[in-house]
Amino acid sequence: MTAQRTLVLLKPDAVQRGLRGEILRRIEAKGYDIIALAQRTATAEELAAHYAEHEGKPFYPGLVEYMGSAPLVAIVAEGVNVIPGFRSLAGATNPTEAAPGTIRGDLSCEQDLPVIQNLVHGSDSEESAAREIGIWFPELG
Ligand code: RTP
Ligand code: MG
Repeated sequence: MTAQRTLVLLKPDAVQRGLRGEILRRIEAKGYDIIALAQRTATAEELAAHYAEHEGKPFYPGLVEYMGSAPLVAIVAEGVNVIPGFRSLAGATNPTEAAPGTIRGDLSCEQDLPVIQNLVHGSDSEESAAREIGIWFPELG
């Protein structure tokens, strides 16, 4: 088994609700290492690159607006199978369907908004992780 790296975003709702520490605690308690971390307001260019796969979908404009509306925290986490492992920690995309015990299941609920605000992003494959780490932390690429 080899260690993987994944790109995690603590989305603006996580920062605004003061959940950075709680989410980082869960990542570290699981046994993953935080190897890079930066808080900033995402640029339109970063979000267009990060969410290129979703361009044209009905939720895309709302997604980019939400993600650029306030500061987020970009993180690179490392560990064996951290890519699927973090997505297990995060839970299902829709917080209503996310299991209790997961970040989204425990800490968020569905809102009456044009886009689902669900606290975190995690890369979904090795290819996505490499691409996304290159967007947010080009010095690690
Ligand atoms: P993520 O990329 O954030 O880790 O989440 P994911 O893989 O579970 O979800 P994905 O399908 O990649 O969608 C990216 C993000 O877009 C928002 N979304 N809203 N119908 C909707 O309102 C809707 N669908 C997706 C969510 O914030 C989702 O995490
Ligand atoms: Mg995704």
